[in-house]
This record gives sequence, structure tokens and C-alpha cells, in this order.
Amino acid sequence: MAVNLQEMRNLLKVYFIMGSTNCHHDPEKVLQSAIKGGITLFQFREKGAGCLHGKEKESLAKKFQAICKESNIPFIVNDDIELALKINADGVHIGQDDEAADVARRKIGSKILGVSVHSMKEAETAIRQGSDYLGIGPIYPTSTKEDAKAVQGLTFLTELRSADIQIPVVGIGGITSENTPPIIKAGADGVSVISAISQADSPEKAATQLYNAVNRRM
Ligand code: 3NM
Repeated sequence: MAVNLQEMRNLLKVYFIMGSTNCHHDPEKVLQSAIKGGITLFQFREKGAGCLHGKEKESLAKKFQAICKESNIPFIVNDDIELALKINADGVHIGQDDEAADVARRKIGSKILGVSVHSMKEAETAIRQGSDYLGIGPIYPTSTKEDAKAVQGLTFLTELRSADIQIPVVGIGGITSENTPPIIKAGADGVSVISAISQADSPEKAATQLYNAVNRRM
């Protein structure tokens, strides 16, 4: 799935990330509800205590992928390039501790490639090596990612846009619809969330509120 710059920007608006450990309810129902509410992209991120491995992980990935396919929501796999290739996902997202972006790019061809970056140097490398978008965080405090780096607020995002780096960018970490507007104002194309949707009483409503916040309708 090759995407152009504008398509990528639109896909990042409400980027929902989830694995089996992130929700209290049936994860498939949570994903369906989030899609109804207006998420624009989905990432399967199976991490943390009690997460699934092997066949079980692949089986859940395929269930999520089928749900996304029904609604034309691209399906991204976190870290696990082999799984992404095996099930023909639409893309992968990698961090700095994973394979280098150029290696990932060679493996996945024209699929979507996202990279988490925390400095100008990392951003420039990720761009040179062929990433389609950058993830920047944690913008706000988060308890969802155990090994999250220090909260960076909007400093790095602002620096990146001041340097006229135009690659599509999504903010991540502790984001809710209430604290979304400054992130968009600082130049992000969208927001990436786990708990704001996966732990919401109504994932549908939470996704709609995020969509409205990104599009400055609140
Ligand atoms: N990556 P929540 S923060 C997966 O800073 C992830 O790179 C981060 O979860 C980073 O929306 C994070 O519940 C967790 O805060 C996001």
C-alpha cells in the first residue's frame, strides 16, 4: 500500500493503537466501536504483561485486520515486521530499538513505514531511510508504555516544524480530546492514542471527540 503525502496526513488524524492488554472489554468490539467513531488508522501493538505470542498473537492480528479491512482502515503492525509480511499488513511502525528504518523499508517494499523519533538527528535519519511518517512522544505523561522516555511536551514537534521538515507527523503519549488542540497547532497531522479510546466507556464517542478536536471542531 503506497500512500502519498496528503493521504498519509489524513490517515494520521486519529491513529488508534491497541493490543489485548490495553482494554477491559472484548478487543474486537472496542476496535469496531472505534472505527464507528471515526478512527483513521489502526496499529496492532501487542506488548506488556500478559501479552500474546506466536499463534495466538497472529490470530488476534488477523481478527483485527479483518475488522479494519471491512471499513477500509489501514492496518499497521508494531515492531514485528515478520508478522506484518506474513499476514500482508498495510504497514509497520518501528522504534529506535528495532531494526533500522532502511532495513525495514527494504523488507516491506511500499507498505507504510512509521518510525518513533525523539531528536532532530533521529528524525533526519528516519526520513533519509524512507519512513512515511514520524511518531513523536511522549507529548504528555502516560502510564501505558512502561519504557516511555521523558515527557517532551511540544518542544521537539515545534523544533521539527520550525526546521521546515514537512514529513507527516503524529503525536503520542497521554493524549485526550481535551489536550489535542495544542498538538495540532504545533504542527502535528494527528494524534495517536491507546487508552483514550481503548479504556473509554464508549470507544466510539472517544474516537469522534478526538476526530473533532484534530479538525478543530471543539
Ligand atoms: N509510545 P496512551 S507513548 C505506545 O512516547 C507509546 O513513543 C509512546 O498510550 C512514545 O495513549 C505510548 O494510553 C503510549 O498514553 C501511548
